[in-house]
Amino acid sequence: MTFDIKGILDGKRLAISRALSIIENQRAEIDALTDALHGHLGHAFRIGVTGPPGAGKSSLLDNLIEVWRQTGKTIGIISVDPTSPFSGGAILGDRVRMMRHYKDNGVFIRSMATRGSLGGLSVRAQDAADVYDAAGIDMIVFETVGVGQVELDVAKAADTTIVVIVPESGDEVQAMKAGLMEIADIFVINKADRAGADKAFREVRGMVDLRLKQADWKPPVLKTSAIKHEGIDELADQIERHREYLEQNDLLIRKFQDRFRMKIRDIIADRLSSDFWTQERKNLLDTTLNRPIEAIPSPVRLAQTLFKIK
Ligand SMILES: Nc1nc2c(ncn2[C@@H]2O[C@H](COP(=O)(O)OP(=O)(O)O)[C@@H](O)[C@H]2O)c(=O)[nH]1
Ligand SMILES: [Mg+2]
Repeated sequence: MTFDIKGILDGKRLAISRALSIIENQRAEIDALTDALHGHLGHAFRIGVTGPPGAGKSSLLDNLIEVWRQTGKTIGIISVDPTSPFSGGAILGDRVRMMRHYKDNGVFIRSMATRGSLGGLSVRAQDAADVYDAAGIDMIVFETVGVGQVELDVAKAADTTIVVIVPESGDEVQAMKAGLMEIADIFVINKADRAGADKAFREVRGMVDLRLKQADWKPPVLKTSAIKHEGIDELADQIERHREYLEQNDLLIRKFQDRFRMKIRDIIADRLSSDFWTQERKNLLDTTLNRPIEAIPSPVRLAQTLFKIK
């Protein structure tokens, strides 16, 4: 399987899907593909949607897709779910939630599981987004679960990050405060049709007020109900408002630089690591570990010895 750069640039569904598979399966063509995509990027707006499992992220997206489609925008979704590498449970949920859009030619939905290593997943997600971007898609959305390192990385690389919580997650919010505060451009309290939404709203607003000092963008706090289709237009408006803010303050270029930096670091780390682990070094590590435990040097010492091997 190889990629069809012309097909991608023309927005052909099959070509896009093939390219995404190359990235997801970490096939050897990735380097050539990402190289070919570079130079065709910068059109799309990138949005990160994160929050605990079951908060209603996919349901909200389903609603947002509808609003965006009405204005003729094309949409590419990337669901990143490190929590379910095997079952695909959440991913199945995403499919069900956004099912009605699967047949729409202007909507692309793709799930990415982790396949073993977490490292590189955020870069893979960015590469997938680059495929969408080069294909001329307008709005790219990363859906991620929680606020682990991968989510933070994905979110940091998005232009606008939306943190979705539910009325019940009051304690969670307290616990995740630092991480959430760092990444959220917009807070959404979904399932506002349930009790406790106003209390959660006040708590989050209180947190936002506390941090106000440094930044000149104050994250709005919104209440939505995805199942009742309430608050969706306002969410779409706030996303647009944040985009304008980024544009007016030359911040989009910073986001591009963040993504670029992340990728370069990933490529360099990859290359250094694979250059380092020669057969000779692997063998030395193995034979050392096979010694009686008291004869094994400390990791630091062994690493020093490994470095000395030419
Ligand atoms: N009551 C209520 N339930 C919702 C709302 N939004 C989503 N749900 C339900 O919450 C569950 C999880 O939704 P989903 O979109 O898959 O959450 P995700 O894991 O964050 O993507 C589903 O059963 C949805 O029907 C809402 O606004 N109100
Ligand atoms: Mg989901």
